[in-house]
Amino acid sequence: MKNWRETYRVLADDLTARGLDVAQIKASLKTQRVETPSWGYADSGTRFKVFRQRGAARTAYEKLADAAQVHKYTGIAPSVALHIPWDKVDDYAHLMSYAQGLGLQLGAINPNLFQDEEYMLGSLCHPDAAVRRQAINHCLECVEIAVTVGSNIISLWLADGTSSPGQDSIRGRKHRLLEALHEVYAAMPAPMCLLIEYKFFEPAFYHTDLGDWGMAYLMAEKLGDRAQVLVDLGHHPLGTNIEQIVALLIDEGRLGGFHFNNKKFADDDLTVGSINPYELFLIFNELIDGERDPQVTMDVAYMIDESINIKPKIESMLQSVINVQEAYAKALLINRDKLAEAQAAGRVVEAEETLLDAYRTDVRPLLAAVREEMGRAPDPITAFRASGYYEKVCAERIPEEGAGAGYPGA
Ligand code: RM4
Ligand code: MN
Ligand code: MN
Repeated sequence: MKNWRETYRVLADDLTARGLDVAQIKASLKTQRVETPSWGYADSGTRFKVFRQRGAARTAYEKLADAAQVHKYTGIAPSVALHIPWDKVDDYAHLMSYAQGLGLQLGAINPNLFQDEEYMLGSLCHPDAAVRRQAINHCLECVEIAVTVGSNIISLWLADGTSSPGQDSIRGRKHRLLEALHEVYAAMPAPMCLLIEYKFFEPAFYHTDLGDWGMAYLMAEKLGDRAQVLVDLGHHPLGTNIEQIVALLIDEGRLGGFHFNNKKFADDDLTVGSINPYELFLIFNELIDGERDPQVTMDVAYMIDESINIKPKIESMLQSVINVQEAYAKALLINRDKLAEAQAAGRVVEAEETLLDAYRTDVRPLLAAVREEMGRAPDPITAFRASGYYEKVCAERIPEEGAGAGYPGA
């Protein structure tokens, strides 16, 4: 990155020669937004062990302070998703003004429907109406929190399912789910949206009540326009073509948001773009295709959902935001006229090469230029390291005793 200015000048000329509008590409990059998750700043682990990270945030306030660092160095991460009750505080209005003081907003509110003792057989789909009531009330509490903190998103991931054939009625559970979601949806004031996240397994291992995008889509269709589907990149069987799901949801006006991460095997929650950056690029190709289509209305929340156990939290979140930014930048370099011509003429190699021309371009100097124009450091990770923030929080934050396993409360 030393001589990035020189490299940028060469790259800008090259992009112009390729028929691309560099000023427009930079303008798009400046408006990109990625929400980071509060839980990504706190200790987490596998179900085997939580290794305490030095300096990891312990409270909702510390998580926000760390998220502010990610925004400070990238300029594109001004909002933070909350998970309730992991981020439970007495005064949410106070938390919101603290966030605002840091230059942040509070983003999606994530209800937790998987950690109460009562949820062994499910939450919104539980056979017992009293447990369903508890789960619905928790969602209603999250709607109230969202109103208080000025958030327009309830991001619902349902852990419900069964782990043995015959354990419960699959259709019965579908009916219970729909009834519960209707009540939650009715309590949400416009323009608040319900994002419905699906996942094909875990913690249930026989069937999951919202197992794939079709099931989430079905619920969204039945609820109304403000119910949309959330695609978590780690929630599909290996080999699934996620970009196709994205394209279909865009086309049906039901793509509500993303949980960015990456997987090698299952729901690994690894750094987005670390295992399969080409897939991420192809997803952004579909997103840009949708954005440019006047027939399509899109309002997508781009959020990170990772559980990074080994890397230091803030650096790793910077890396994630940068990886998303690079994928978007590369997808912006696709010559879409050329692609459309090649597709129409059936020139398959040319079509693919058009994608690869963009994908193979090193966009780091372009992003350095964009950051500088936004008044940020050209290289976020190096600048963060030089700031001394990490050493400061390591000295201040003494980890709590007794490291457990899994997510907080597990
Ligand atoms: C789930 C899902 C949710 C996340 C929890 C912790 O697998 O991805 O979005 O909140 O994990
Ligand atoms: Mn998720
Ligand atoms: Mn997940």
